[in-house]
Amino acid sequence: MNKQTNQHCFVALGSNLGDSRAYLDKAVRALREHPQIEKLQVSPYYQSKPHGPQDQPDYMNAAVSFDTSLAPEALLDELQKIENDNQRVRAGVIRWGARTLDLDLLFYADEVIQSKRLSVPHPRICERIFVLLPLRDLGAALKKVNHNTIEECIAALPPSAFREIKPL
Ligand code: A4P
Ligand code: MG
Repeated sequence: MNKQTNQHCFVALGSNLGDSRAYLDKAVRALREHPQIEKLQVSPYYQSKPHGPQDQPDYMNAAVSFDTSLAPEALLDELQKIENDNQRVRAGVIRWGARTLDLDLLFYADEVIQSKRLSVPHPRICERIFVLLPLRDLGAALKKVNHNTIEECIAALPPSAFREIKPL
């Protein structure tokens, strides 16, 4: 594929340490201002109960969509740079533990990528309400992850999942 062509991407944003709204706002701004990112759209922000270890604060979550000429790993580099610029501490922290800012690449066009650094589509989309609702807000209801659409993943969630999230 010609990597100069713009590709439509979706990225999840999460934060549960410090001023989460400010961290999400800063991440959105950094992406919007990137010279190789265009047509950025932002979902509403949500408050959600933590998945994984429960002894951590609630999360603020959102998603963005945009077109980019960055190749997948170059985009991951940019996402990790934005995390690092926002006090993200990585070394030695527990998996799925609290963080100032987490940026996950959910979809890179319709590409399926399994490399040392990237799994795309992100492997946990279909079970995470805090990713599914923002994706639907961005018009991705019919996008497929494995064999299910985002809408089908939402329909398959247990009722309890909807009690763990609220729009802000
Ligand atoms: N990596 C592989 N694929 C990707 C991808 N599609 N996007 C690699 C981003 N990175 C990807 O990530 C670890 C490595 O994953 C990277 O070096 C990259 O090469 P990380 O951000 O350093 O670590 P992490 O975020 O702690 O790990 P992981 O497994 O991505 O965690 P998750 O799945 O992001 O879970 N509960 C609520 N309510 N809301 C949340 O946002 N987030 C998590 C974190 C847990 N519970 C949550 C939330
Ligand atoms: Mg991550």
